[in-house]
Amino acid sequence: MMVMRSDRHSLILGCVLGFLVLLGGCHGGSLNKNFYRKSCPLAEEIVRNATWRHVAANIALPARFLRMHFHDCFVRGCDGSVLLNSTKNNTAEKEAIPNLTLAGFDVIDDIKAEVEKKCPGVVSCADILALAARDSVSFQFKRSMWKVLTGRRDGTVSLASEALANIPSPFLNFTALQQNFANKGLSVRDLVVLSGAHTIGVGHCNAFSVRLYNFTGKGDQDPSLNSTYAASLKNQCKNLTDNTTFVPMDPITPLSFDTRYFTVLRQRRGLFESDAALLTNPNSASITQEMLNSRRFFKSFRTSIKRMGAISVLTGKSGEIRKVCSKIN
Ligand code: HEM
Ligand SMILES: *[C@@H]1O[C@H](CO)[C@@H](O)[C@H](O)[C@H]1NC(C)=O
Ligand SMILES: *[C@@H]1O[C@H](CO)[C@@H](O)[C@H](O)[C@H]1NC(C)=O
Ligand SMILES: *[C@@H]1O[C@H](CO)[C@@H](O)[C@H](O)[C@H]1NC(C)=O
Ligand SMILES: *[C@@H]1O[C@H](CO)[C@@H](O)[C@H](O)[C@H]1NC(C)=O
Ligand SMILES: *[C@@H]1O[C@H](CO)[C@@H](O)[C@H](O)[C@H]1NC(C)=O
Ligand SMILES: *[C@@H]1O[C@H](CO)[C@@H](O)[C@H](O)[C@H]1NC(C)=O
Ligand SMILES: *[C@@H]1O[C@H](CO)[C@@H](O)[C@H](O)[C@H]1NC(C)=O
Ligand SMILES: *[C@@H]1O[C@H](CO)[C@@H](O)[C@H](O)[C@H]1NC(C)=O
Ligand SMILES: CC(=O)N[C@H]1CO[C@H](CO)[C@@H](O)[C@@H]1O
Repeated sequence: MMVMRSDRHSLILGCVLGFLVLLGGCHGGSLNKNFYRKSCPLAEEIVRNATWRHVAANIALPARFLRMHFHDCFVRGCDGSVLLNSTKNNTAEKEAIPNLTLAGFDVIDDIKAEVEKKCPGVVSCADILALAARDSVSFQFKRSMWKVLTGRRDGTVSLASEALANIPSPFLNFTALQQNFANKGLSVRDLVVLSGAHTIGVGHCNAFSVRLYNFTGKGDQDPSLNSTYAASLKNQCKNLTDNTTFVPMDPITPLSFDTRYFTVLRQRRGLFESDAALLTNPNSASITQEMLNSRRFFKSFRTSIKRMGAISVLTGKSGEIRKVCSKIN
């Protein structure tokens, strides 16, 4: 008991010092639970209803929104910058190569419009995206799968070059992935747990077909890839440059948010080199095993996505509350 209490005190002290030094605060910058309680009490309910209505009509949306939230947070923090359109003099994040297959922007604009009708100029696009990612994934469970703190504000800058520099490529090895996540204050555990998002959604052939056809430049196959699975992938992806065909990342339950990503990963059926890389480090490999347990995965995902959702957020008087998510005010 004494140990626990003193640990908690030093944690609080650390937070206070951190707050003074960084003007940041603890656990999620200065995000709050139900930030819009007074200013727009129905905000979260409007977002959830609208998101569920859209997901009921388009089952691909949960994967889209979850990935979009990740891309938003890894470039300039979770500030809605991924949602901005390019302008005459600026090429936005949306246009960057890793974003080529992002989609669902129109749906976010639509959800924002519904929120604006009730509370104009109050709810940020960054918060709407964080909520929509949670709510879309939660649709299959008919309950919220994780808490989303709110109070993010919207950024005014979106640069394609920054997306290229910050979003991890599917060709990275373990060391590079670890570094990429560490740059955002995320741990190896966060890396493994959040990669579990690949339990839903698809990957285009060109993001992995080098593993099938030319792994070391000698027309060979990646030896770490399950050869039965490789044969079935080759049936779908006929050449190295095919960027139109796509396959599910979790071939067992592609639409279900569950632990199957880890099941297939451990059968050497992870789709990308970045997935397979999680088995190349003893610590991360052991976390992939732990994540086979659903309760542990859901619990860990709650923790890690909260950490991701707090990366370099704009709060207080920084940034703005956009009127339309695809353009600055
Ligand atoms: C660890 C580093 C990661 C890499 C290298 C990576 C890479 C990729 C790639 C290449 C795709 C396929 C895009 C396509 O070809 O259409 C993809 C899809 C996806 N990623 Fe990741 N990703 C990573 C981490 C994450 C994280 C942290 C999340 C969310 C928490 C996430 C969520 C998704 C989702 C949901 C999809 C499916 C999108 C869809 O079907 O529309 N990824 N990722
Ligand atoms: C959201 O949907 C529920 C269930 O259909 C409904 O009772 C509620 O009034 C809706 N809330 C808003 C803000 O539209
Ligand atoms: C782009 O040009 C507009 C005016 O045409 C200007 O207001 C804006 O600041 C410019 N943006 C950037 C990123 O240079
Ligand atoms: C991982 O990739 C980096 C960057 O491409 C490279 O420098 C490094 O040697 C690789 N590490 C291993 C263990 O292959
Ligand atoms: C395979 O990679 C090697 C080395 O990078 C390259 O010379 C060759 O053209 C590639 N093969 C194909 C089919 O692209
Ligand atoms: C590669 O495959 C795609 C899809 O099947 C096809 O459209 C494209 O022409 C092929 N490219 C080459 C170089 O064979
Ligand atoms: C696919 O590749 C073709 C040929 O390289 C290119 O013109 C096209 O823009 C690419 N499409 C996508 C969606 O990346
Ligand atoms: C390859 O995948 C199959 C399932 O398709 C699995 O039964 C087998 O154990 C896997 N092989 C390896 C080496 O993991
Ligand atoms: C942003 O681009 C999308 C797709 O091109 C378009 O539908 C939307 O109207 C644009 N938003 C604004 C504010 O122009
Ligand atoms: C979804 C989306 O905005 N995709 C864009 C990605 O970038 C290309 C140009 O490089 C655009 O044509 C797409 O519209």
